[in-house]
This record gives sequence, structure tokens and C-alpha cells, in this order.
Amino acid sequence: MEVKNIVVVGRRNVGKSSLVNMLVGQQVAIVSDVAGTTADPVRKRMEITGVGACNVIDTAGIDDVGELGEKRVERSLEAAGYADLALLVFTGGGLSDDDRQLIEVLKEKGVPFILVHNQEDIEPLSDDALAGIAEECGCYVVRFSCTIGGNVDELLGLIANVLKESEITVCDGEKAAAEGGVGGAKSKGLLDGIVSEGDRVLFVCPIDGEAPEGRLILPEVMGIRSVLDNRGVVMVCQPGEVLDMFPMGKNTFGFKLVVCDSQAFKEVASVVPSDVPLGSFSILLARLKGPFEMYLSGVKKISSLCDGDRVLILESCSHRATCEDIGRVKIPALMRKVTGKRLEFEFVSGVDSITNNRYALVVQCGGCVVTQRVIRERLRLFVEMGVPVTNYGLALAYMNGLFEVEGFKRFLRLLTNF
Ligand SMILES: Nc1nc2c(ncn2[C@@H]2O[C@H](COP(=O)(O)OP(=O)(O)OP(=O)(O)O)[C@@H](O)[C@H]2O)c(=O)[nH]1
Ligand SMILES: [Mg+2]
Repeated sequence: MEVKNIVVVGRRNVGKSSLVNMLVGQQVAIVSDVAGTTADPVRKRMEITGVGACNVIDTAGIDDVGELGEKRVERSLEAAGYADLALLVFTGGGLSDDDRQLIEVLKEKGVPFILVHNQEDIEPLSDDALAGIAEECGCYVVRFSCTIGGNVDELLGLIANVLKESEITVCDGEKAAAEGGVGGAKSKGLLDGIVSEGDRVLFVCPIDGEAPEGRLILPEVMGIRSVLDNRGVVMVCQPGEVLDMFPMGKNTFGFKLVVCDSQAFKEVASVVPSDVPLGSFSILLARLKGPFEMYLSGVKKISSLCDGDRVLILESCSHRATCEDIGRVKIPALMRKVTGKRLEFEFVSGVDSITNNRYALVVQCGGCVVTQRVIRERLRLFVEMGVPVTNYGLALAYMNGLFEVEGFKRFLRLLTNF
């Protein structure tokens, strides 16, 4: 479901771009014997057996020099920090100091990695050196030659193994704290653990000006797929039809749960019987991708915000903001209204750098376009500093008074009790 990021890193001229081209089977990155050929990260989507869709990302050498070189190195390290897996390419029969420093960074950020000794045709890695490095670094070490080729399938198999082994499987607060603050997700499907065989679920999907042309949005599609995976039954309607789904205000169809778009919350809550759990796609996504327990405790900070407090809004996708934009317009307006305080908002899009500015609260979007790792990595800084973090869906629910609504309380119980 998630598109994993595999980042190829190492010193200049070791064959990173050559390796990327071999893995994806196309000439996507420029190869040359001039050190520093690759400047910005270059990405190519590919399908890896046993993993699914992946982005293979080529980067500039981590030993680049000069003013521009330093900026390139910064970009490479940033890409490595967000990776689900790094392939560290090295040559010359052993690790250099630069390689060792890079390994430290990867370990610190919890990024699994494979060491690829390239240019074996020029200088092979001895058995002793290989064993020593594998022991020192605690990872796989692979011999490779982009000129000779040959073992691409073996390397892809290894990549699949390491990605599977490193899959994040925890969500609870204690384990998250032990891991350095930010936990991962409990499961892979949006409704795993909530919907089981024969359960009926109602999805409320508004088709309004913000709905994309001719299709559903990703969390809605993920939700439908997850209900099907769990052998449940899903019915889909627009907010205007919800009343018909509960004849005489009763749960006649026996819905276990109603899930709607955050923005339709109030409208839908007014017609769904209070004994039916009612939640939003964005909160389901938050459970899957983010440190959910932290989001839940962080959202309460909204009540104690003070005049002059800074709030950071993190949106993972890049889009042009419209006047109805949820992160840039609606959440700030509602937060100012609900708190009655003079709040300052800052916004960061995509994976743009975050300049730490002593925020009182950080509000992360659902992150449907990015991986768990990207969200964890972006929030790590704040979690470590004890800054409360929450997410769009929970913030909207809190500010709209849903934490007091019985159906929503039941929804949260469903999410946190299994
Ligand atoms: N003999 C030999 N040459 C290789 C091998 N892999 C790459 N090369 C050559 O090494 C040079 C550098 O390769 P690139 O793939 O551009 O290296 P890079 O790490 O991407 O370099 P930068 O982008 O400058 O950081 C090129 O001339 C390649 O043809 C290999 O396995 N054996
Ligand atoms: Mg290159």
C-alpha cells in the first residue's frame, strides 16, 4: 500500500547512479567519471517482488565539497533520513571515514541499510574484510559490479527481505517512547483490527467542490479496500443520504461504524444514532501512519494555547492553497475562534526543512501521500523536545466538540482498545 523509499547513498564516483540504473533497468540517472555528477536526488518508481511499489532514489555523494557541495550533501542526508531502506555504496575494499559517518547517521535515524561493495571488477572485497564489516555494522554486505552486472535479482531479494524485517509494527505509547519518541502503526490496512468478517460499515463521502474529478480520494479507496480485505461489507453514500441509512433514527442495517470526511463531521453526527461509532478517514489514517497516542494527548493542548503562541502546520503533499484550504485556512481560523487567542501560524509543505521555532503545538496532516517513516522522522524533533503534536482530523474533531459526542467517543474506543 505504501510506496517505500529506497535511497542510494555513498561517496562520489562509487557507482550510485550506475546501481540505480541497474536496479530500475533504465538509464534514469546520468553516469560519468566526473566526481559530483549527481546533484539533486533523482527518483524512479519501480515494482519490487514481495514489496510492491518503491521509489528508488539516487543522491549526490556525501563527500561533496564547496558551498554547493555542502547543500547537496545536506539534501542527500535528508533523503537518507526519510528512507525506508538505504543502499550504501562503497568501493576500494573497505569502508572510508565518510562511509562510517554515514552509517552512524543511518543508525541514529533508525534507517535499515545494506552495504553494497561496488566496482568489484576493479578491486574486490576480501572475505575477511567482508566478514569484518558485516560484524562491525550488523548488516548485509553485498559484492557488486555495475560493469559486470549479474546479481541484481539477488540484491532485489535482499532489499525485499530487509524491508519486510524492518516493517514498523508498534503503535503504543510506551514502546514508542522507548524507541526514541515516535511510534509507528499497528497494522497495514485502514480498518485492520476494527472490522471483521460480516461487519457492515457506512462510508460517507461528500462529492463537493473539493472532491477530485471522477474519482474518490485515497483514504476513501484505502478504507474500501481494507473493509474488503477483512471480509466486511461497505456501503458508500453522500452526507445528504445518511438519514436514509438510519430509518426512524435506528441502526436498522446494523452498522458497526460510520466513517465520514472530517469536514462533514457535524452534519453527519447530527443524524447518526449516538450508539453507533462515528469517526473520520483522517483519524483512521492517523492511527495507521502517525504516533496516534501522542496525537490524542497532543490535541488537548488546543485548550491551553495562549496569546502569541506559535502553531506549526505540517502538510505532506504539495498543492496550491485555495481559499478553502483545510491546513492553511480552515484549521487556523477555527483554532483562533475556538481559543479566542492571538495565535501565529507557520506552514511547511512536502519535505521542506523545518526551522525550529519553539512551537506550542504541531499539527500534522493525514500524510496519505507519504510513508510512516517520513511522518515519524518529521515529528521526531518535536517529540524529543516535548512539543505536543497532533493531526488535522483529531484537531478538527476536538475543535468541533466531537470529543464530547457519544458516537465519537465509541469510535476512539474502537481505535485504541484492540
Ligand atoms: N569498472 C567499474 N566502473 C564502474 C562500476 N560502477 C560504476 N562505474 C563507473 O564509475 C564512474 C562513476 O559512476 P557513477 O554511477 O556516475 O557514480 P556516482 O556514485 O553516481 O557518482 P556521483 O554522481 O558523482 O556521486 C562511471 O565512470 C561508471 O561507469 C563498476 O562496477 N565497475
Ligand atoms: Mg551519480
